Amino acid sequence: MKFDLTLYLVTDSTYHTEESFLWTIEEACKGGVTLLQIREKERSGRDYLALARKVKEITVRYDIPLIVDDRIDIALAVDAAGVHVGRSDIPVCEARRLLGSGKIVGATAKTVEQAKEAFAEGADYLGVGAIYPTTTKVITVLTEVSTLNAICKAVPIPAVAIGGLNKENMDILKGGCMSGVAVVSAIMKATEPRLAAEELKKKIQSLRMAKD
Ligand code: TZP
Ligand code: MG
Repeated sequence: MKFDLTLYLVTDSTYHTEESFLWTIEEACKGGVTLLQIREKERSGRDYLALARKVKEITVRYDIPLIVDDRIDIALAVDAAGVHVGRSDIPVCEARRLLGSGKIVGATAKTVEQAKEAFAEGADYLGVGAIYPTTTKVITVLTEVSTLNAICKAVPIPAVAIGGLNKENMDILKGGCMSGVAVVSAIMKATEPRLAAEELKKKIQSLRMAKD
């Protein structure tokens, strides 16, 4: 399945009502998000599924592929475009086996070794970070931009930078070979998420990322 990592929105509903959460997502879609991941850590399967259905309804309208964090069952239930698995989630090869070749499997990689392993197991793209400290609830360590660039060169699949990134601080990625930037707070906490997405996208494009 084709996908574009330029501006990858990873959602977080924890500081939103459902109404403001869905509104934020729709505004971000209008603003040019190219790929969207629903990421819910605290919900029951039933609640996660109900929310994922509503998110899918929005992403379909804007023709943006929906990725589900961790949960292959939810991804299958809503016929999402794919899943993203972290280092402590189900292994990439199992996700691939369960989802088949027609779906997107994204994986987290913090080292060149992990990137090679994820690629060998069938990952379609890599999420690399955290580039900066993040306020989003996640267990992660910082990843150097030099590691990100080494990862891009070591594997033939695209990589997206994540972690604390916003339009003011992403110059650090300039000239790098990642295919895009993933954000949570820079859009989910924005008062004008559409404008935030537009500005982020412009900024990312200006970094002239070479590798697609
Ligand atoms: N993985 C590494 S950092 C991160 C994830 C899910 C969170 C990024 O969130 P923010 O708000 O863009 O820093
Ligand atoms: Mg995970």
